[in-house]
Amino acid sequence: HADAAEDALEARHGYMKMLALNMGTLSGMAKGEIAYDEAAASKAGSNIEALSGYAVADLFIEGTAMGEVDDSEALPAIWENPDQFAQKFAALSEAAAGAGEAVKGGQENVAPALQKLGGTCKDCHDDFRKK
Ligand code: ASC
Repeated sequence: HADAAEDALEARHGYMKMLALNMGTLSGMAKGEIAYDEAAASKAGSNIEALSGYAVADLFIEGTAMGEVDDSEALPAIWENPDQFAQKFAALSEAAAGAGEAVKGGQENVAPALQKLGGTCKDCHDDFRKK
């Protein structure tokens, strides 16, 4: 399909899914539900670090807010406050810097790194995602 809005919507859902998958790996290890594995933890952290560098604002194109398309949870506030939205993503990028290293060295290092990352996820979702 060659619909720009649909493509952007799918891409950002995939993007969020990739963030969530890697957060899920770290979360599972932090809780002890997944055995700590340094290489796997580091990969998850590095993935989040890499993803956080993506110019994601480009995917939030006009006409793709909740209510404008079927399966969007993106609040109109994103388009009303683009600078604030960009700042929230910048906060993720800052929090993710070094995440691939921070989770090395033992299971006890995962939770603090995860909390740092997750705080920025929540902070953005609170303002900009469907409640
Ligand atoms: C995740 C995920 C989120 C955030 C959020 C952090 O793993 O899918 O949306 O972390 O729950 O508070």
